[in-house]
Amino acid sequence: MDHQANAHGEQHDVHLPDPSIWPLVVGVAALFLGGALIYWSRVDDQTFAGPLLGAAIVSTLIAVFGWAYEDGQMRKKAAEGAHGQPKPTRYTQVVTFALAEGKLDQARKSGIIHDLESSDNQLRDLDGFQDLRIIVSPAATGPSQVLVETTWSDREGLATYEETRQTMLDIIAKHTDEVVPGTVQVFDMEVIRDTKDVTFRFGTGAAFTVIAGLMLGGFMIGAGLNLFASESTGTGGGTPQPTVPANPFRVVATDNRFDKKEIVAGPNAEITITLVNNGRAKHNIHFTTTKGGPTLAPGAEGEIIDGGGTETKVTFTTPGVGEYYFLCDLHPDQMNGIFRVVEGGPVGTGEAPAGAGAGTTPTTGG
Ligand SMILES: [Cu+2]
Repeated sequence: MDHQANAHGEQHDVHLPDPSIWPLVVGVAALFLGGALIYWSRVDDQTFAGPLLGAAIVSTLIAVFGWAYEDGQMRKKAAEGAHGQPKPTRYTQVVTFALAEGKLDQARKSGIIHDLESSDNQLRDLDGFQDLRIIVSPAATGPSQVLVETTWSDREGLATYEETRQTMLDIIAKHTDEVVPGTVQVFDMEVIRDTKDVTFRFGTGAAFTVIAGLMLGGFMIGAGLNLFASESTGTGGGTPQPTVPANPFRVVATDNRFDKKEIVAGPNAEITITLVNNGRAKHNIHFTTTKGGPTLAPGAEGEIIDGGGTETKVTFTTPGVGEYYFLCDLHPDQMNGIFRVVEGGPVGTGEAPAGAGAGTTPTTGG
């Protein structure tokens, strides 16, 4: 729908996209989302995976909607332009001069162009200063044309600058050996139309604050999801019981993680742990005295089972109170946890929530 500016002088119907940070934000958010997804799928410890993923999704949505919103604003602005909406006026001072033949390199390194560039820092602290542009058209032979443009948000800024500061003209006057005599021209101009969006509706700082805030919100939502997930996993229905999990002995394996980082049981009692393999890879559950230590008790080494919802039962007698270890023999680095034997801990099969499927005979595994 973009029309090129035509020769009629009226350019109100032109919809030129302004420079925008949103494509960049979308890109970064997509990268972040990809990273979070990889983290979520790969990393054993899921504590931060949910929050990270939540934040990534929220930031991606923000980026996409932000871009769409800004584009909408641009269209609206283009439409308003057609109705002659007054725009803030800006002022530009243009100084042109010709550099003597062969002086361009010198002017750039230490001469007039170098000095003009350095003046940028002094200009920045002046009220109303917006930008400085130096444009050179280098010529192989003959003089090179130079154009210096300073832009101001109001006439006062330009006037103050001309009265109080070393102006471009002063700088040029110091380099008479480089400037071709009689070529200096100065124009104080008013900007009629500019695609540069000076009255930026929404400061970049404010935008980033909002984005950061919303990402934090996403992080919190993700944390909540994690909490919910850990509460509801393995219950097989029924109401969540935050303090006592409905089935402490049911462990669900996926690729490659266990849903529990810790299994708690009472001492000196026969227990049956059910391992459900909901992954695609083969897994098992094996209780040992310590990381790398021997099997905790006879029968405490579960068989390796295929994925796809298969189950196996591991029955053994718990030792005395203490802290032990469990792992998957195929993925010991990713799938492991603490087996904690505490006084008064749960015992039995833990086969199903109370009332459902009670009395299932445990079968000895391994
Ligand atoms: Cu495994």
